[in-house]
Amino acid sequence: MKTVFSPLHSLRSAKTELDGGILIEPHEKPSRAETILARVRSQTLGEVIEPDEFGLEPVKRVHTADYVEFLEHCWADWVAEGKPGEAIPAVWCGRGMRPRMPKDIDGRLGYFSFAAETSISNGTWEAACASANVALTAQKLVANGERAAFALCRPPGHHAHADLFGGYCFFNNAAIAAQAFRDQGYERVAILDVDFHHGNGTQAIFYDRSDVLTISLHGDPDLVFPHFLGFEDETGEGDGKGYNLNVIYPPGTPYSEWSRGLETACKRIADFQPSALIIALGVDTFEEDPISFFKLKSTDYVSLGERIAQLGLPTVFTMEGGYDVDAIGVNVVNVMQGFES
Ligand code: SP5
Ligand code: ZN
Repeated sequence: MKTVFSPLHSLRSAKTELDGGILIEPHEKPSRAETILARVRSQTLGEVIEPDEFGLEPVKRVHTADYVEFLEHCWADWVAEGKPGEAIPAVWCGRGMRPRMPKDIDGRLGYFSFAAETSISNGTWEAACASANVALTAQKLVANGERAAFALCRPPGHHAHADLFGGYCFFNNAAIAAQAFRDQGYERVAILDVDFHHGNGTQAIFYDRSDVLTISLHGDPDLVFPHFLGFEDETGEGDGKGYNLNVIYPPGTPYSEWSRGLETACKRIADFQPSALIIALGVDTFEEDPISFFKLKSTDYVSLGERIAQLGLPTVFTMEGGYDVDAIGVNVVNVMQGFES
């Protein structure tokens, strides 16, 4: 299959991630994408193409105009205030306070985020736009008849809500691609999120809709990020009731257990009869991942790809998490090779 990749991803190169009370080098760093790209090439997975430019219209089908505007100007506004470091939110609208957008940049950082580990840095906007274009280009390839395409997105997207950044995510690339399918007349779209973390943004964006089925398999939010969404009793609301599925697992989960949830997910997707499928692909489920607690092995990713292929659907893979850079290329390309086998 073809891979869509933009060198502009490297403009997202934050120096800081707030972790354990100190600022560390971010886990979500440029070498992740470069390592995946190198493996795509060395395994001759298929042609690598650069994205087309889609502008902000398809982004704003998912994200609010005030959020997009905030992201575009955040870095300049921050620098104009004379701040010495990267832009990190430090105040939120806590329970009982008023959810209105403040003028001040510190206030707006809190208003448009749900987590503080993700610093906004110079170039973040440009890279986030390029990442959305990568997803939209892969979507277009599939809409034009390719069986599947790999959107090598960076920064990732699945934690981003309509108007919130966090979890290393700014634009929800998978949601933007799903909405593009809908806007092109695809009646039902399924999004299966296999990243270690709950796809909270994707769930929230489609929570009251029955036209986009959202499923996420992830670590128990009682124990891990994002903590405040992703429990199994969240099944959708209004028209969306029954169109969200969460499967949660405890620490130490191996593929033999994880794949039971995958089976449940695949059956639900088959029942839904979508005309397209998006896989939000994180490989932070890997046994050596530095911030996660599942025990998937590199060969398990081949099995995952094979199972997804059995659904027989036009499929877009969007890259999400995965922080063991030494193994990320092998693990990601294993999914694609399993899919194509
Ligand atoms: C896209 C994606 O995978 N985002 C994940 C965001 C996780 N952010 C919180 C990370 C907390 C890391 N804590 C490290 C503890 C190491 N023992
Ligand atoms: Zn993740």
